[in-house]
Amino acid sequence: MEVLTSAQYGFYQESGFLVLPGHIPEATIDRCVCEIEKFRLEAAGLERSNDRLDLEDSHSPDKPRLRRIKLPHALSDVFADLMRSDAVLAPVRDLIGPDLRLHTSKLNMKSAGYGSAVEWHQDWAFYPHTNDHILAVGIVLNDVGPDNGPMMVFPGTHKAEIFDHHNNGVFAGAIDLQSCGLNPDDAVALTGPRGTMSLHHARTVHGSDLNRSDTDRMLLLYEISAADAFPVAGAMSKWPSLEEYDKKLLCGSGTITPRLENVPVRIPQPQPESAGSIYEVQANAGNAAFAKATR
Ligand SMILES: O=C(O)CCC(=O)C(=O)O
Repeated sequence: MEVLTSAQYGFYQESGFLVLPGHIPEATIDRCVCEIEKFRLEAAGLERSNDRLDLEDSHSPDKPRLRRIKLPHALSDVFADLMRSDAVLAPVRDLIGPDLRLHTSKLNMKSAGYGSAVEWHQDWAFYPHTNDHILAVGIVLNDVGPDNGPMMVFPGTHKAEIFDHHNNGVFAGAIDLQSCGLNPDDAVALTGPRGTMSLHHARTVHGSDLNRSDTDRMLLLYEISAADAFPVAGAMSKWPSLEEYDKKLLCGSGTITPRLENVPVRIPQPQPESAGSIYEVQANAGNAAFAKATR
């Protein structure tokens, strides 16, 4: 182990998540928050979401509302450097091994007063791979308490089946808790001071409520896989070529021999008409667990 204790390793294996309070240094978080201002300005000129920025449904160019910065590591060195730092990668190496590849990155803004909810889901439903040594690193850029839309997880669900994320025969990226036999009271909120880093297994059920508070909740996510996990055909993962795939290596080496494991898979197809972000995909979900913003 590079940085985690065996108790932390055991907790992750058992529960499917781990929280490292205040793990990322203040100065790094300050740089991230500063960088975000550029994207807020860019959002102000936009009519609609594009391949860089995802906008709240209530956005207008004169009342800009940025919901997500897409692939922040590709748009800014601040987010690329943090992604490649040992602060991020050492705990991931401890959990899923030395050879790591970026799956994707995003920064969910969840702004004070109206930031969108994310319905309950397993990331694995979006991108099944040949093995499930895949996790999401979440770094909170503000203090997160129970009221500003913390991410919530269902402990142990990484060992469960892959739940049904379809609605009316189309992939909707969200589950219905009741029909999956999950009780909302069992969900654990991942709260903590700014700089807190969480790690959750790709199969762990998670979601987050709308932000009704007066405090922002910005969550930077790096989704990372073992380098020998290859996406299954039909997954929402880009696989343009081996060369491009290997450009996403974060440490260690790539391989052309995927590790094949007996993992439950349900292909996220057919896709909804608009699938540019999880928010668009989940617009097709049936019973929403969380309210929509009214402000
Ligand atoms: O922002 C959140 O609280 C949840 C994010 C998430 O699960 C996702 O974007 O896949």
